[in-house]
Amino acid sequence: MNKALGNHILIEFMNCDPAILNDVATIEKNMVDAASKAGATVINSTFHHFSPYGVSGVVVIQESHLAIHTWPEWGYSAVDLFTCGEIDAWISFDYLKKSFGSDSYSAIEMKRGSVNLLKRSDFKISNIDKSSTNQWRNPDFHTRNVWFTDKDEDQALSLRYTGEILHDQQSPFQRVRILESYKYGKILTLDNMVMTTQKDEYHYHEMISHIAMFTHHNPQNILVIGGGDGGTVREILRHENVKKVTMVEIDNEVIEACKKHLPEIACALDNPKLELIVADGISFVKNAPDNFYDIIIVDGSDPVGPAQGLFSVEFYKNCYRALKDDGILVSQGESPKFNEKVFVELNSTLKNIFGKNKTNVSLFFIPTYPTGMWSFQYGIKNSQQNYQLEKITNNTAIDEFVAKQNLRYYNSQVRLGSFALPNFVKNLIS
Ligand code: SPD
Repeated sequence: MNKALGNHILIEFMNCDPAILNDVATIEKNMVDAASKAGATVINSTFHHFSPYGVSGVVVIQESHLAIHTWPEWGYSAVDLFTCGEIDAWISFDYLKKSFGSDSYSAIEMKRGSVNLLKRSDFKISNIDKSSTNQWRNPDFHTRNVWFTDKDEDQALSLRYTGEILHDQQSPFQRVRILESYKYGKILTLDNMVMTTQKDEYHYHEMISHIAMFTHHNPQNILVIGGGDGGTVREILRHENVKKVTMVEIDNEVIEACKKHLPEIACALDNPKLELIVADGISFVKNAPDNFYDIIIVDGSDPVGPAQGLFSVEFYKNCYRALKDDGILVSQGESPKFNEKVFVELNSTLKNIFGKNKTNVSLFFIPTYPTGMWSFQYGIKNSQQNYQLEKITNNTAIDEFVAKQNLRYYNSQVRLGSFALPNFVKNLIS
C-alpha cells in the first residue's frame, strides 16, 4: 500500500441519543476523551451550540484533528477523525459510537496525502518566519472555547463559558441551568435564554424595583410575580417602610438552583417580610383580592413557555383589579430592538387597561440580554390627571438611599434618563 501522510475516517452516526447530541459540554468532553483514548495529544478544542438544536466543534490534536456536527432532531452526527502517525482512530470511533448511543453507522476510511503524488522540499524555518507578513499571535491561548447563545431566528447574544454546567435540571416547566461564564460570572438560563448573571444582574434588579418604589408615596404591600432568582425581592426589601412582599414563582427548581449557586442574588429569599409562594402567578392574580397591593412587579421571563400568560390581557386586567387605587404595575417589557412585537403589544395592552396617559416605558442597558437594550413598562392606577411617573420623585431621598445601599446602577439621574425614549421607540408605541 502507498504511504500517506494522514488517515481520514468519515463517519455517519445514526439513531443517536438527541439529548446528548444537543449538549455542547458533553459532546466536547466525549470528543476530547475519544482523542485521548486513541493516544492522541489534545492541543485545543472549540465547540459551539446552535439554538435550538445542534453542536459543531473541533478538537485539535498533535496528530491532526477530530471534528463533529450534530443534528439532534435527526439523531444524526457527522464525525471526521483525521489522524497521522501511529494513532488508531478506530479506538475513537468505538468510544464515540458508545457515548452517543448510536446503533447504526457508516464509515469511510481514506488515506490523505499520498506521498507518491507529492514532492517534499525541506526549508529553513527561520527564513519562513522572517518573510511572513502575518505576525499576529493570539494573546490569550484558551484551551476551551465553549459558547452559550441566546438567540432568535435572526440575532443572538453569545457568552463564552468554561464548559462546566453547575446545574442542569429539566423542571416540569423548563430547562434550568447555571453555567460559569468568563466575563459575567455564573449565568442562570431558562430554556436557553439568559435570565440573570452575577456581573450585571443589578442593572435589571435595581431598575425593576426602585423606579416604582420611589414613585409610590408609601409602598408597603408588594406583589412580585416570577422573580425566582430573588434579585427583585432583594432590592424591594432594601426599603424599610415595606411591610410585606409576596412573591409567586411557578418553578421551585429556579429558586433552589439560585439559592445554591447564586446566593448573593437569592439572599433575601429567607427574609421574614417575604411570603414565598410556589404557584402559577397567573392563577394567583386571578384569585387575588381587589384593591390590595401598592405595587405589582412582573419579573417573568420571555413570552415562551411558562411566562407566555404573563403577557396576556386577562392577566393585566387582574393585576389592575388587585392594585390599590394609587397602585403601580411594573413589568419587564422586553426589548424594543430584539422583540419589538411583544414590546408593542404589551404597551398597547397596558394602555387599554390603565388608560392612554397612565402608562410609561423606561429603558436600561444590560449587556447579557440580546441587543443590550431592555425595557420596563408601567401601568399607573391613579385617578390624578397629568400624573407623570418620571417627574414625581424626591431626588435627594433617592441619592441618599443609593449611597447608603451602595447601589451600582440606579440613581436619580439614571431614573430620569431612563424615561427618555429614542424616536424609534416613541414611534413604536405611538
Ligand atoms: N430575555 C431575558 C428577559 C428576562 C427577564 N427576567 C429576568 C429575571 C431576572 N430576575
